[in-house]
Amino acid sequence: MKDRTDLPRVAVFSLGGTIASTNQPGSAGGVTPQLGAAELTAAVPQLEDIAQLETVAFRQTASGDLTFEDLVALAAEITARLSSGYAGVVVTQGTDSIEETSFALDLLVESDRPVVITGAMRNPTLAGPDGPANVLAAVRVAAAPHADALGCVVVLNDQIHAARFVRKTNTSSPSTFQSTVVGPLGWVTEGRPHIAFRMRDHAHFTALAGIRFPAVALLKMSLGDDGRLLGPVESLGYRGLVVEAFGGGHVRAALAPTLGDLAAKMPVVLSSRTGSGSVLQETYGFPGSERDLLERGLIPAGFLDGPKARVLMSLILASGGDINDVRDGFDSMGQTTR
Ligand code: DAS
Repeated sequence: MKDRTDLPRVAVFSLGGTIASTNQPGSAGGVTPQLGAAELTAAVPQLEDIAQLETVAFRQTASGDLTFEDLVALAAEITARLSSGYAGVVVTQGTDSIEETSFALDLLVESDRPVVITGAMRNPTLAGPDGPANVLAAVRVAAAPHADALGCVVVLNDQIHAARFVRKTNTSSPSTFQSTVVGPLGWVTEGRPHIAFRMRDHAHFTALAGIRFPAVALLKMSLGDDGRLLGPVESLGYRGLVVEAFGGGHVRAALAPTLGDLAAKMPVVLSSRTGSGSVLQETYGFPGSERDLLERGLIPAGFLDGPKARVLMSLILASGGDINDVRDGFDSMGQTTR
């Protein structure tokens, strides 16, 4: 019999979501999160040969209800494991907010060993649930000796995605997660994780325990919108704003002065609603163009989309940063791909 104490240690934290969602037999209502990490891993007997597992039922919720405070608490638990010899950590959660939670954990946890987030698109009551295969692939990545210097990655559908790029692109497909700019960092075939390339590291935010996060608004530009939601942003108590602008980083000309006024009072970050590519900085010169907005004090988001830009700004502000720190933070994040 195999001596399991030789296997790498991996902690699995469950947070709820589709992967954990089921219903009582015969019940007419929809599925709800009910299973914890112990049940999710017990359903995958192959895990026994890969790692010594610790299972932690950390939250039981739909992922849109997770908060930055939840993630700071989770990051502390993860950091404690990774600094005491665990090979890696797996987090199971709802897929709806993985693009944000993965990026937040990437910024909150500083370790050479991986934090691997997974979930499922088909819940356990459906034919062909993808949860067990995703948990298996995630633990394989977390336990792999060569899965170092990856930061936080998202593993679903046998693909390994970098937190800073991954997006949920489809409401129901198991291949919903895509890294639109660069493609996945790697993949899992016949149980072996393959890492094709690594990201440059970035700054981390490791001292946020007990901090109440400031409110940061995210507004998407759309055709003909008169921008009336911009006016009350400050009086509603927001400490920062992310704008998801048209195309390369454009808004209606009429909105540019309001955004400039706001940028004099709080950090306003300019991202693109297109879902892929870096926001422009020096191409167009019309009123409301990216050049106009940057001259008015907006901060370019680089390759970060609106939700990820909001995560970065929230962490900088929660750390006590000001508008200059937000500018520096986005600038140095951009340098991770230069
Ligand atoms: N959309 C569901 C999921 O994929 C619900 C959630 O995100 O919690 O898990």
